[in-house]
Amino acid sequence: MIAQVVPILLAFGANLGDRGETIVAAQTVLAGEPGIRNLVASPLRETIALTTAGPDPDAPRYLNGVAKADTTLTPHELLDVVQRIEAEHGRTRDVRWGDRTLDIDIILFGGRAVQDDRLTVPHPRAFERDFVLSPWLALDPDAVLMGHGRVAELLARVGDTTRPLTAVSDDRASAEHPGVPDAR
Ligand code: A4P
Ligand code: MG
Repeated sequence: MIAQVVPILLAFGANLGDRGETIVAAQTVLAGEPGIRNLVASPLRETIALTTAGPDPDAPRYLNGVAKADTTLTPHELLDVVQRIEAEHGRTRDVRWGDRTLDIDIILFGGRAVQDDRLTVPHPRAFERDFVLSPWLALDPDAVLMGHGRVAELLARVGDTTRPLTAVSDDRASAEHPGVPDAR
């Protein structure tokens, strides 16, 4: 049987360590993973930390980006891969929405809806997060979030507080390499 190829959208976030380097390294590993191809990353944007108490301008800022790809993995196989890559980059899970070296979320898995103990897809909070919508719009101006509509309209509704990554920030490496081109 030929495995079905499904388009996916992943979101990346980091607010500890060398944020840009970590995200680009994770995207490079993903692009070379069996069952994942055609990975194209958005530019990274600098964003204010959203905590369970709301936006916290005093917390370390995040870098956020998204990447699209095609996969022959199942949703849970893909979750295993992204969690392995998070762990390889020193991700620990202490505080919900706490500071982290790397977070990778599955935003979309083709047109599929998944809902169980481990996985909710489409990602239930993506529609209200400028740190997901803004890089996604930069990658794909016609993007649509299943169940919520056009990303351009969603971003206009929530407002965009994210900033482009500039060469003067502490993430010079990622400013010079704002995305991972298709690895194949
Ligand atoms: N899980 C369920 N659905 C998914 C999915 N679609 N993709 C489960 C990935 N994982 C999914 O996630 C907890 C559990 O969610 C996982 O074990 C997986 O089985 P986690 O990464 O361990 O913990 P978390 O990220 O703290 O929890 P949560 O609720 O997923 O957080 P969010 O919604 O991802 O938010 N502020 C800025 N500026 N930028 C950010 O990127 N990120 C967060 C995390 C908070 N504030 C932020 C940012
Ligand atoms: Mg997460």
